Amino acid sequence: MAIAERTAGTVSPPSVSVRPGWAGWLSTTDHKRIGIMYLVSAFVFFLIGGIEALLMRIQLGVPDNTFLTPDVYNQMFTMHGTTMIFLGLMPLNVGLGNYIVPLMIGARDMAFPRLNALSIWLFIFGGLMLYVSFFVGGAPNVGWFAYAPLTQKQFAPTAGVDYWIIGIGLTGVASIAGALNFIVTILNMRAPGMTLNRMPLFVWMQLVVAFILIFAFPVLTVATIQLLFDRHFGTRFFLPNLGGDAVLWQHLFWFFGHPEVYILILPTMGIISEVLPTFSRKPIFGYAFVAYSGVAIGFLGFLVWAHHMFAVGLGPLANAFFGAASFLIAVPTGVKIFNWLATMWQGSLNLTTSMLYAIGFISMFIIGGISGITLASPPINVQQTDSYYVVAHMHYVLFGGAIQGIFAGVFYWFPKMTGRMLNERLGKWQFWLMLISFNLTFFPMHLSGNEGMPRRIYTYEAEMGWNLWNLISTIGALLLAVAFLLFLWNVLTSIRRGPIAPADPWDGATLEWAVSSPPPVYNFAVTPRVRSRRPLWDKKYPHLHEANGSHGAPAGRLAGPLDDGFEPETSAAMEPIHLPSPTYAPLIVSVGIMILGFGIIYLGDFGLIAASAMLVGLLIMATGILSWVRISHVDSPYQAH
Ligand code: HEM
Ligand SMILES: [Cu+2]
Repeated sequence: MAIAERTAGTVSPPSVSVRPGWAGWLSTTDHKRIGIMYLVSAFVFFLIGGIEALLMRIQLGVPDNTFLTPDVYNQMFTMHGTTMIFLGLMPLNVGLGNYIVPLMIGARDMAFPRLNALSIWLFIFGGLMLYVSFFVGGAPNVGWFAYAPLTQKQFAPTAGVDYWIIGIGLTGVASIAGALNFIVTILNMRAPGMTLNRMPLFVWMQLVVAFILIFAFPVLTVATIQLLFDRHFGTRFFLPNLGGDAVLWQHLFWFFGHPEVYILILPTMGIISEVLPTFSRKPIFGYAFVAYSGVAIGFLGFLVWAHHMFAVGLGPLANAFFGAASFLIAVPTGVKIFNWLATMWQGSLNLTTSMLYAIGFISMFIIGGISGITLASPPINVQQTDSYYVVAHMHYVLFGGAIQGIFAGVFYWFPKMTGRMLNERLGKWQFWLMLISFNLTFFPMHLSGNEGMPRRIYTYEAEMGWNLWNLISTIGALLLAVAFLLFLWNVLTSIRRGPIAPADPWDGATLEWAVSSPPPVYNFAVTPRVRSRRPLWDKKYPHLHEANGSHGAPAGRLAGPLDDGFEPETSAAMEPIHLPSPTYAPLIVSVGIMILGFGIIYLGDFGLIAASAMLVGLLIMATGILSWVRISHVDSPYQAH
């Protein structure tokens, strides 16, 4: 097991913790490495999803185009939506959370480092399985929402839908395990003095998202398993002609699907709640309101799913309820927006790339929020549903909001993660190019949508009057691709030649800036002691601490000793640092589960062969679990000392 022996003021590196080269990555249990693996793999998937989007935009650029066949177009929009949501945005958020949350709360790792490794492998294999479908007869082509009964065997005969079910299933298990890990980590492993009321807002939002995830995702998992049974084993859950119910699928899907959009956006709201105060050189305005409005959004998010179903005909009462509940969500969202604006108000703004992206987030998210409000009104919605207006809406929130929020976070934390600074000039070019081309791409969709252009059509006739808007959108999309290439170039060059990053390049307030860039494996030599919401500002500017008071603490506890625990002062009470050993067990378990998944897909059609594959998968999984149990036993801190 890995132990770092420490003498006063110095820490010797843990003896066995990091294996060199690839082995180090394949066997890692370090939350920082796992975070980077999430970020890199999610970005690769994101680029693939972007290429799919470009192909669609090229097809739609001019009327009556034949660049893509209708079937390939259907595969493209299904894989694009699925990829962006499950393999792009979600894991980008998880990656940032994985890297930053333990550092922000003063912990040495996540609560369950091996479970964390299992999550990343299941995610990667789930994503790969989805993409295998392209090579075995065609990708899923039924939309990322996979409406019944289109998904039944007679309408979707290829294995595409089955790959979708298993691929999403694997990433789902990864997400649920990850969410439990975040919850336990955040609730149990905060540094002494960091009450919930002093927790950074990014950590708050990650906590809320983890709870949303464990309530929302299992619903999708169960629904997709029902679908798998419908397709292969003779059940009829979603088959209306055989006594099933196609609308049931919509309820189950959107009961997951709407909370899912908050799973995508809330972490990025957390990011900009860190970025805005740092670059406004002011504490966040209304900390408690920003935190608790996030909780409120999380709750309300479970009460609005049928706003995706206004056109189904659920009746006036249901429509009125779901419409009103959707309007209600605008309240906590508006609270956040006003608090962000008030944070910048009279601040001394430092317009770094990260800050520009945070401001870009607020402005574009407002536009997406407003189109959301119009869509939440049932009479308006029946006009606009399934039109390009919806495509405009969702991209203003998902791209204008979430993706810009991710960029705010990446430009903010890249120096921490890599030890190198990104090129700010290139970053600003990227920001402006992206903002302009994003609006070129998606703003015209409001107009074409209101002029009646339906979503999910692979082409349209020249007389429809949508030509100009579509051409502009396609040009915008091509320019967007250039902005992403700029980013890629920036990362690839900066990682090798960028200026060396200091520990605290932005004059930050939270604990991750207290350690070197990149941080040592064990994060903190001495667990810091926290006395306010801004531990690092307290340390750097003690007079401000006095002036501001120690936020979130009862007045009586203010006058504690000024020992903030950043420097190791004596060697007396120091114990060796305990870190989890590297292990291949989570990787082996995931390989087993993936093979099991392949078996399940073909069980209906190739009984015996598929069953043997499942058996092999189970055996590999069992081997992995055995070595997992063994290493957990050896690695237990109670065994060692
Ligand atoms: C590179 C920029 C992007 C472009 C040009 C683009 C373009 C498109 C197009 C043309 C469609 C298909 C519309 C249809 O025929 O129904 C679409 C759908 C969609 N996009 Fe994007 N998109 C981009 C980025 C994103 C991002 C970042 C996300 C989310 C994180 C996203 C999420 C979705 C979703 C969920 C759908 C619906 C898919 C479906 O209806 O099955 N897109 N996008
Ligand atoms: Cu919704």
